[in-house]
Amino acid sequence: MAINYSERIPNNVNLADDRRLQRALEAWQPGFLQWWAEMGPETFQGSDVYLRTATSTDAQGWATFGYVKMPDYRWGIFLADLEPDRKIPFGEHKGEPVWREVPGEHRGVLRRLIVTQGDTEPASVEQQRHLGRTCPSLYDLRNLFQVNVEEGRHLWAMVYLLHAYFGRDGREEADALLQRRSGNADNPRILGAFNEKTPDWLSYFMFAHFTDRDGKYQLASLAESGFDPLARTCRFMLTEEAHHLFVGESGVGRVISRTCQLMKENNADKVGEHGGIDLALIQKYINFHYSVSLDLFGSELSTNAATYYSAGLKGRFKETDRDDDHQLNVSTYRVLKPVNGIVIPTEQPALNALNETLRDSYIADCERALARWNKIIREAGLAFELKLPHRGFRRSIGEFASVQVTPDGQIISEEEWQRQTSDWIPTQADREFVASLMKRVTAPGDFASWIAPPVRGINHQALDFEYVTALPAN
Ligand code: BYC
Repeated sequence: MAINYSERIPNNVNLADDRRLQRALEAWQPGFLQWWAEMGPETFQGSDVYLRTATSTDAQGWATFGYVKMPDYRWGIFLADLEPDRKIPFGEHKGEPVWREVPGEHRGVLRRLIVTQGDTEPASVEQQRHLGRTCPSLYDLRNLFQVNVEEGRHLWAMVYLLHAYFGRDGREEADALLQRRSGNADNPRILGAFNEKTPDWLSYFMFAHFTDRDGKYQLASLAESGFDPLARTCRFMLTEEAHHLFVGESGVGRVISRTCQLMKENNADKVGEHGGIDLALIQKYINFHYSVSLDLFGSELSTNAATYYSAGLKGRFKETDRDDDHQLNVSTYRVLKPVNGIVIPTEQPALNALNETLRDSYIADCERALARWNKIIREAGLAFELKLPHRGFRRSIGEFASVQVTPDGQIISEEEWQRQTSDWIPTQADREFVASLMKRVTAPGDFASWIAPPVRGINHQALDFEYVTALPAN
């Protein structure tokens, strides 16, 4: 169904027919705009940004590009089309018609899943709000803002579900989503990675690559949900998510590309004095962001995850394409555990190992992207290979939280860890060096010293297109 932009809240859910819901969301809207003004991108609220806006929720619905001031972006409620005969694809209710209302016995857990998902969206906008000041180009600035407005819309997506299906406690949760703040000691965001800083653009590209990719896998699992409104909203969110992942992967790829170019031009491994970021330092950033993102999948063995699955609320990645019983009451799954100083494979009930199952899908995806980055280095004729650290490296959640694991998977003592950690993750000096490169570049077609231009522009525009105009003075 096409999106109706003539209403105060654009939507494709016939909001005008449900006056109570419409009023509730219209009452939430000023708080959202206030939050955006306070916590959205710093100093650029008056700029004109070349943004895409969805016109419908099908694959062709992305045709509209034009200049928009971010506070005027038409945030709204867009669900993928209804499949009239859809059945619950997994769990104890497998094969029954999907729920169009909240199943009463699962109300609490469902609300919690929606709140956890919703909380990450404004958190990422908060983490990235200062990045405009040091953008490496207008192209990158525009992409950052596109991601930011869409994260704002993803918040709307979850708030719609809370308002439409969870009554008063849903409204309270929707308000709380605007009150928590990334990194705030008293009222932090729910999940660890969303309280970390995103201090520079290398961190941002890593975040968009590794942390947004968790979003892809979590949303894909929720897109299988037997609670159909959640499945439909996540399906549409996934189409937006693809661009965020592109920004991350291509951003890191362009940094690698530029480093390789500088290495060859100067016949040197170290390119810092030439305005680039060493491959060894890029590796440390990978180690940091990958390990923080692995934690987002929760504990390897989780009764919460088993409950979500059995209840039909959260499935596996590509659940419907899998060839098994979709109930997992008898099958087992391989889970790595640290036992007596070594990492060993164990067989666990598959139902309890669903977080690990999803993490495995994610890791395989990260490996594929890593191979594409390594191809850039290889094609430059250089002998260096980036690696993903072991899944137990630097974990705070789950089986590996109580041990220290090297990037290649050896369990080591706390002292050994303290001695070597500066070789593995960015030190204060590394971060200061990267920060020193972050100079704002806004001349159309120009790019900062540490990043290569992209292969092509957005929506077939040239690289020197003015992707953002009416820039603030500094
Ligand atoms: N940090 O049973 P366990 C995105 C808590 S990203 C802090 O293993 P469960 C995006 C857990 O809550 C996708 N706490 O956990 C990306 C539990 O607490 P209680 C976001 C954590 O429930 C970029 C306890 O530890 N979406 O969209 O199986 C930009 C025991 O844990 C963490 C979702 O996450 C952590 N990392 O799994 C913008 C989907 N991990 O019960 C957006 C919805 C666990 O002891 N969420 N805990 O108080 C879920 O499916 C699940 O909540 C989780 C955790 C997978 C996150």
